[in-house]
Amino acid sequence: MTKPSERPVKWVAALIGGRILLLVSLSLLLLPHTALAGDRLSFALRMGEVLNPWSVFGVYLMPGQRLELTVVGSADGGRFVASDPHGNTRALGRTKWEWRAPHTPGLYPVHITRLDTQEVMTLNLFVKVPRQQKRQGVLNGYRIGEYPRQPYRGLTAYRPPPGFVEVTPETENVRVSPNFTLGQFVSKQDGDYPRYLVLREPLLLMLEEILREVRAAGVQADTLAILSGYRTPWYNASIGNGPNSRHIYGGAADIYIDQNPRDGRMDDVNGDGRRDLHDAHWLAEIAERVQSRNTVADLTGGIGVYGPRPHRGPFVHVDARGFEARWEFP
Ligand SMILES: [Ca+2]
Ligand SMILES: [Ca+2]
Repeated sequence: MTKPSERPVKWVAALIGGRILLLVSLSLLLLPHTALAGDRLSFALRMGEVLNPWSVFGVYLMPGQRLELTVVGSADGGRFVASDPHGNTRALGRTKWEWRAPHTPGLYPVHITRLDTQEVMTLNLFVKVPRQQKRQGVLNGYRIGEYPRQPYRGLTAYRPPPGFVEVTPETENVRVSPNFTLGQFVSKQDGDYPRYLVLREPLLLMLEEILREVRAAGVQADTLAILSGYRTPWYNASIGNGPNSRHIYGGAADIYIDQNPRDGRMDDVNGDGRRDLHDAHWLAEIAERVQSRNTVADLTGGIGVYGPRPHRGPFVHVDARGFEARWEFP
């Protein structure tokens, strides 16, 4: 599996040059141990309906879209500074900024530093390629297919996405949260770069919370293995799935723990000597606790438990669809 912790150095260096890399490295060395250990900062940033407490976080916007960034959870008067090598950020107050998405799609990192603790939050802001550039289901040679015309139950979360994040060999290793990279969510279909995907921020908040609880339960996983993250509607239909899957909206992930042994299948996480449905249940119970807390965003959604098959191990589907859904295929 990917090792996110080794990757950010490459793209930071490529994007903003060695000097800033040195500064970031130095400031990371000065971070309090608690921040390093959990990647969770002493403050959080409100961005629309999402509250991000993590040291790295991906956000996905359309060209020209504006986003307000507001520090919360720092009542002790910490001072903050935003650094933006591309100059798209303007201060609205001591702890509030506005970021305006450029018209050219791509990745535009912004760093928010808390001065007294030297904690740094890196926002990986992705400007998406508008959906209108898709022709007959194909965007820049990559097969996406068509979204349902009528949103499921008329819900906003089931409207076709307005744009797609471009994934290249350079950006697939970019972190979208401390323990996940963009490339982990690419649709498992054939096709050359550039590839395209959609990701919804609450999904990443949920996955980080689940991973935190997995570790708290004594299982030392680097990340959650993702059997299926984003699926293009074309790929989703080709594997026989229903047209309203949360996977086509970038809001779902089929997850398992694959640390010991790292063999592409769920580990024996409940320690009973077998790798079966009960290990999926162990992970699903953690997902239940995380969804019921809802502290960082509305994480209410689906949890599906899947037993092993000859070609794959057991896994758990999680999504933040906005209403509760539970199922099991033993
Ligand atoms: Ca394994
Ligand atoms: Ca087991």
